[in-house]
Amino acid sequence: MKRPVFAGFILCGAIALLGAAPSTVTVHLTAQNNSGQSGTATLTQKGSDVVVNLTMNGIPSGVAEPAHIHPGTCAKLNPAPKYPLTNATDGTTTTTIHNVMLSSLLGGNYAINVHNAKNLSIYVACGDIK
Ligand SMILES: [Cu+2]
Repeated sequence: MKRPVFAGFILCGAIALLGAAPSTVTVHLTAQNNSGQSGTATLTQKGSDVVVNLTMNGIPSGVAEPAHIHPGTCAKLNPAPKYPLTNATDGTTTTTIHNVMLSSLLGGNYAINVHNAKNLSIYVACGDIK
């Protein structure tokens, strides 16, 4: 008779999580400048931090490309990064941004972009956070 109690605890935990504002946001990064590179970022609120998991496809093996959260949109990006992310590689990289609320990143006022490793002025992928 322990199983129903245990299940109840899990259910309560799930309801508590669902009760908060969206705790995870998915951002699709599309290729820019014929890079052939695209990806998906998931941003998850963990306490007072936001954890960003960035999975990229098409980055050549052994290459690490700068990635950031910038103010603006992919269509009109502020070139000054707001939050640096761990360099993007082929696969998944993780960054923890301290003391930021996911809700403050939403609304189309920020975008995630990835830069060409050899020429930062060339953007290879971008996705609006919304
Ligand atoms: Cu950038």
